[in-house]
Amino acid sequence: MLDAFSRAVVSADSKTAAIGGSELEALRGFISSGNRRLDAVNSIASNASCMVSDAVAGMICENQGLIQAGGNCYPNRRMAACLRDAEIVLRYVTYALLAGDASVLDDRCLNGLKETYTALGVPLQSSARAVAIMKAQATAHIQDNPSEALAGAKLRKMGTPVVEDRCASLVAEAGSYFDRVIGALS
Ligand SMILES: CCC1=C(C)/C(=C/C2=NC(=C\c3[nH]c(/C=C4\NC(=O)[C@H](C)[C@H]4CC)c(C)c3CCC(=O)O)/C(CCC(=O)O)=C2C)NC1=O
Repeated sequence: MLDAFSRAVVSADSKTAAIGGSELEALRGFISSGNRRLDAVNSIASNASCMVSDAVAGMICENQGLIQAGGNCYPNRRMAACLRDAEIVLRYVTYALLAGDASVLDDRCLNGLKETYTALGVPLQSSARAVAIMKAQATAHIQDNPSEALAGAKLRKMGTPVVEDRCASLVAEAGSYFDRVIGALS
């Protein structure tokens, strides 16, 4: 498992090189936006249970066969496994966002997941849909800009100071981790 710092070391070492200017520049950026990163992680982690239940509910609304006999969220045992899995994925995405590196997500969550799902008959497309909904939610939470139309009575703002670009690079980075999950399942 690597983070932004250990990744720079591994990559320099593989070239038998000293840590160079561009790597230091990237790490400087990582440090200087550190508080934003922590806020972004917190905005996901502290809304996780709402995000998970909403994403799985949305996935089921769009495909109600999932909760009928023969569907992979039926009976309750499978529904519970599905909610648990969505929570696991979201948790590892927050770890990756905290570390600034995808390796924890790859090694501890995604490694072998597609094979497990295929063996158990867990539908990959539906799983990817739930992850895509969580990606959209995470974008809104990192930007602290959830819409009334989509969040309704559950709308919750973190009240973090809004910077001009609404943390565009952290939004993109978090999005890349969700895309990684979707990629691993397709
Ligand atoms: C730490 C990393 C980690 C992951 C990621 C993980 C996933 C994981 N999900 C599983 C099952 C499952 N996963 C789902 C998930 C779903 N079904 C659907 O229809 C939806 C599309 C989807 C939810 C979004 C279901 C229903 C099962 C149970 C399948 C079965 O037993 O028939 C299983 C098989 C064992 C079990 O049931 O507990 C594993 C190993 N376990 C881990 O330790």
